[in-house]
Amino acid sequence: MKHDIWFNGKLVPYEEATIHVLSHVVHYGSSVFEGIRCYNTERGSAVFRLPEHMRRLVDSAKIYRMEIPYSQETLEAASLETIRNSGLEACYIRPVVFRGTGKMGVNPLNNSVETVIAVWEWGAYLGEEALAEGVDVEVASWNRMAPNTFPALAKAGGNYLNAALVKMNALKNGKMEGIMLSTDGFLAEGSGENLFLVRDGKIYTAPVGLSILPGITRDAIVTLARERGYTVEEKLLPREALYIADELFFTGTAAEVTPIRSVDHYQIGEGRRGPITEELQEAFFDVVHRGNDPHGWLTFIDESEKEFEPTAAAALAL
Ligand code: PPE
Repeated sequence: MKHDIWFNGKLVPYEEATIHVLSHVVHYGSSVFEGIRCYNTERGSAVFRLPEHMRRLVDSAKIYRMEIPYSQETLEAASLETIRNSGLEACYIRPVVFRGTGKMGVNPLNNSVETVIAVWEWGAYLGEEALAEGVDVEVASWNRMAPNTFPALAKAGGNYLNAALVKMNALKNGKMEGIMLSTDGFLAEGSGENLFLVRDGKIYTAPVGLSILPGITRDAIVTLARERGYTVEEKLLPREALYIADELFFTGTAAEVTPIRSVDHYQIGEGRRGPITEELQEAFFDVVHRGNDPHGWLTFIDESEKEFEPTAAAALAL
């Protein structure tokens, strides 16, 4: 289904949401974007961590000196409007801010800044069975960008040129995804997901300084794990820690919580979703499927269905 798209302040039909080929973004990859999910929870349709995602969009734009002519609150309201207008009960929301027409050349300062919010239905990112069975992955031959090359805290379109190389290689090798190492060889993240490792009941994930995207699902999983008494450490881990892990899983808006059952043909744990992965997946689904929301992470589409008063957006911990 083709749903109306919010384009610079108003909803336009899908077919009319077009740009010029000489837009800066086409030539230089100058966009920043978000990926957000709206769930059809048992308490009604609700967006998961909308303020946190929009804050990251605003942060990404600031890093790239792009002035979005809308406030974070307006972008949040526009997302809700776009969802309501689509009639979808569950969807993926894609806000994107990009450099449009103006002057040609790398300097983007004389080009327009355009703002778009689109919605579509998006199922399981790494395959429907993956959530239960786990995925087979590889260590990518491409590294994550080095610090002080491309800003990793910005979710910028251009960053995904590297991600696409990783994903294409993985698929051509018969794998669902690639795990990238930092330029120093430490475990970083997947092409579109953060990575968690479990060993001896402790949970590890890469520190933000390793040029990972500071994932909002990652933050939620760290919170849910600590609430359940687990130790979660942000740590530099070598490649081979993957092969001797008890459990591995990815987190992300699109990927949700996806177990990894093998890496580079090494079986991980029992070769299927491990118990801690399952517990945290359950905890996550309790929020987004059942709508149990003690943290105020859900923004209900229909205000009347709102049972919990969302707290102010939690500071996104770096
Ligand atoms: N790392 C990367 C590189 C990444 O792209 C994502 C999200 C994450 C981690 C997880 O972040 P978060 O969604 O805040 O938990 N990737 C988005 C884009 C996927 C796509 O193919 O497009 C997403 O999951 O929406």
